[in-house]
Amino acid sequence: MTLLVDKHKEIIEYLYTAERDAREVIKVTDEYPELTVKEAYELQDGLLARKLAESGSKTVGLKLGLTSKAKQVMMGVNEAIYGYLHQDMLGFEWEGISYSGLIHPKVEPEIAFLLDKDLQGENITEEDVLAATKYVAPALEVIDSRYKDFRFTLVDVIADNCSSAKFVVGSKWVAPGAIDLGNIGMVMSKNGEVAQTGSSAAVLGHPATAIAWAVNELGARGRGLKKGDIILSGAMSEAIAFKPGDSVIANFEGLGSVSMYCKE
Ligand code: 0L1
Ligand code: MG
Repeated sequence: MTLLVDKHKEIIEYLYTAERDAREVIKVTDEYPELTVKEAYELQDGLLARKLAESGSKTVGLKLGLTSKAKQVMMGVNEAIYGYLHQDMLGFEWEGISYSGLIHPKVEPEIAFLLDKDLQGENITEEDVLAATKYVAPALEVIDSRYKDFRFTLVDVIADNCSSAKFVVGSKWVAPGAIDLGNIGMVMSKNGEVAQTGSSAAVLGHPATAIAWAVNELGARGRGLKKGDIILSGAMSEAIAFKPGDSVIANFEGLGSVSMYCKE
């Protein structure tokens, strides 16, 4: 038991310092191939607690990852993953995202859900998610795996809080019933050139279905989402890399646009 606690502490410190120092590291499972998915979520919790204790920040919601069939097939898995968003990950369109402090960031387009009701249970449906949602909004998530070359197993990426780094939410917020959320087209451009196109259907068929999955997973662990939480429902296309000086804008059918620029 003590050995297990020591091992977890060591891994948490390894991932915490990698992110703090913006330094890529070899994946955890190279050293500890026996780690399970359950332990990976425990490591994620430990890492989050370590970060929040240090920064004084707090959690503001959840993000989903590996929500597209294409990404699941690429990783040889058949389920999505989730991680926590905290306040100091929130970036603003007008402020720019600092490259320093990041390792090899990429950005991906997502639909953000803003809850006005608590959501907890083990049989939550897409309809429950929509009923608890006050607004949806266009969002960009910056992912920045702490692992060398973005190479990891399912266990590694969960422990690393699903590669989370930053996110930006656009200013147009729409009631979820006002649009067909399961079929929103998206075009993401970098420096004025189209870089990716995608659809909300790529997010487990419907972003609210993806969120229902995550809430049920949380429910099985005695947890849930709270009124006021923001949820990033999963990427609508592949992520693209960016560097200082780059600007990215994603236009979502019926939802407007969200942009970010990258500063030094
Ligand atoms: O938000 C995401 O979909 C990222 C999940 C982790 C996989 C990756 O880093 O590409
Ligand atoms: Mg994402």
